[in-house]
Amino acid sequence: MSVSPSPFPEVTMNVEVERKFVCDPDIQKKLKDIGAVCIGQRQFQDQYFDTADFDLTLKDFWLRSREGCWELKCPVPKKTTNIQKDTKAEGLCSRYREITSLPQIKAELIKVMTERLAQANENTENDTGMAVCDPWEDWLKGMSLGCFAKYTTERCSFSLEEEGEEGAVCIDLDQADFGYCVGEIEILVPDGVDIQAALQRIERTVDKLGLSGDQRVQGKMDVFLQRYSPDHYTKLLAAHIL
Ligand code: V4E
Repeated sequence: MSVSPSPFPEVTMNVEVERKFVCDPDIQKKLKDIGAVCIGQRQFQDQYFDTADFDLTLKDFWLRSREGCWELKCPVPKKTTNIQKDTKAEGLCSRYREITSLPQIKAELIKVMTERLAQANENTENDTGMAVCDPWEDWLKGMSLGCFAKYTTERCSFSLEEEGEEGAVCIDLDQADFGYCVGEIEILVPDGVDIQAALQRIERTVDKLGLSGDQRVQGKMDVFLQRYSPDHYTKLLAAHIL
């Protein structure tokens, strides 16, 4: 039986495995002490998009434009991750498949939003009531997508290489323009590769940095929505997305 080739054969996708942490005032010193190297500081603005009924985020899909570059973070079904049950890492780390090619993002959105798009085609007005941030992005309007969150982050990035380990652990210290700071330890794993080793490396880094706490740490989006879009936030909490 012949198998139809993927329409996107050249694109390799990564799964981002990440754990957030509370930044204490000594964090930069601690990072240097464990051998992490500062690889740069930059500022970027993120704009996140969804329908007026939150069709994407309520399914844990996060569409954003970062300084004009599109990215879709998609939930990784638990059954494909082969994570040992009851590890601390399982509860505190998030994992999302990242799509960065715009044609592939649109194809994924069409899959996720089939019902919504059928409705939009019936409705000639097709107005989400939300601001479409860039007048050139007609495809957003066609999919009834509007901007629901916009903020700027000042990020300081560190890289931690470990003997006998391939690739580096990335540690970002983020300060959002609405007054929230958060750190994250992140490893990119090629899609389809077991993420167990990445979870263990993240746990080791947490221990080396002496980070305490078994509580989930809020990300920038949690705090942004809690403050500026409480209805959206409440819906995401009720759906166990945040
Ligand atoms: C996946 C997700 C969101 C999208 C952005 O998430 P995040 O990685 O926190 O943002 P940022 O700026 O650090 O992006 P990066 O530069 O790492 O690509 S917003 C909310 N979520 C869901 C989510 C979740 N359920 N749990 C945790 C711990 N984080 C995010």
